[in-house]
Amino acid sequence: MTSSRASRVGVGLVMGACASMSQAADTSAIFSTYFNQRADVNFVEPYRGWSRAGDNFEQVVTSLIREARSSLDVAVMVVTLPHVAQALADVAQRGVRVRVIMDNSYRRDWSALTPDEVASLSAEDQELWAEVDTFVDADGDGEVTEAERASGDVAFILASAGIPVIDDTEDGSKGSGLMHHKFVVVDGRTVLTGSANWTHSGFFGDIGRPSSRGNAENLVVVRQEQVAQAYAQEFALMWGDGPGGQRDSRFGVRNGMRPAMTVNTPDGMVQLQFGPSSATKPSQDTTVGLIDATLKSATHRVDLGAFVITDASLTDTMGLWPQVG
Ligand SMILES: [Ca+2]
Ligand SMILES: [Ca+2]
Repeated sequence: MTSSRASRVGVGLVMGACASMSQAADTSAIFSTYFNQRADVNFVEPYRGWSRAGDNFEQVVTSLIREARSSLDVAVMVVTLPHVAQALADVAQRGVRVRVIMDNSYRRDWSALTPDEVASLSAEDQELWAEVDTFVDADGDGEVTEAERASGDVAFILASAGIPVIDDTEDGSKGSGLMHHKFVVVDGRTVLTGSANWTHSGFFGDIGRPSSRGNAENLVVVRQEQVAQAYAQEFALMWGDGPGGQRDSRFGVRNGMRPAMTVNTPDGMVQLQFGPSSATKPSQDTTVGLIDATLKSATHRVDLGAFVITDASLTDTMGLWPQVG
C-alpha cells in the first residue's frame, strides 16, 4: 500500500544530534532510530516468517509498549497488527492506563464488511481490508469466528481489554480523515514516533505480495521528558474527555497554533512542531517554516529523505543550493 496521504499533515521533528543505531532497545540512549530497509541487520518477519534485512518495527513498538508502568497514549492513523494490539491489551490488564486515537476513515469494523461493501471500497482501502482479512480469517475459510477475532482483530482485542478508542469524529464532526499521527507516549517520559503506520504494509510490506518488503520507513524513540510531554499535550488536545462525554476533542487546525519548540539534551538538540496550521498563519511560524529554516541552516551538506515534497518554499530553498554550492 502506498502512502498517498502522507503529505497532508506535517509533523516536524528535526533532530540536531546523531542518533544511535541499534536493533535492541537501548533504554539509556536519548535518541534511537530504526529503519525497516536498513541493510546491515536482519530479522525474521513475525507474520510471514521470512528472514530479511531491516529493523523489526513491530518488536521495537511492542517492546516499548511493554515498558509502560502507568500510561500509554497512542495516536496512530491506522493500526492493524494483532501483536501490537495484544501488547496494548496485556499492559492494560496489568493496570496501565491505555488510550488510543485513530483516524476515522481507518477505524472500521473491517472484518464485518460484506463482499458488496468490500467491492465498493477504494483500491487503497481494499488492500487494507485484505491485510486485516489475512490476520482475522486466519484459516482462510471465508468465515470469521470469535476465536479468530480474539487473536487477529485489533478493534476486537482493544475492546475486549476495555481500552478506550476515539477517532477524529469525537469532536462532533464527521471526521477529517487527517489524523495522520504515528506516535505513542510511554509513562509521559518517552515517545516513539516516525513515518510508518502500524500496519503490515507499513512495517513489513504488503502481506499477500511475496516480493513486498514495504515502503522505506523510520521510527524514532526519544527518551526525554520534555519532548515526550510535548507529544502528551498534543494527545490531550485530541483526547479531550475521551469517548462520549463532552465534545471537547480537538483535531487539526482546531488545535490552534502550537509554536515550534526547542529542547536541548546531553545528546543534542531537538526542534519539534505539530501541524497542521491555519492557512492564515505566516509560513515561517508553521512546520513548513521550521523545515525551511532547518534546510537554510545547512552549511555544507543535507541528507533528506521524504516521500513527497510539494511545498514551493522548500523546493525554492533547495533550488538555491546549486548556486551556493
Ligand atoms: Ca476462518
Ligand atoms: Ca468526548
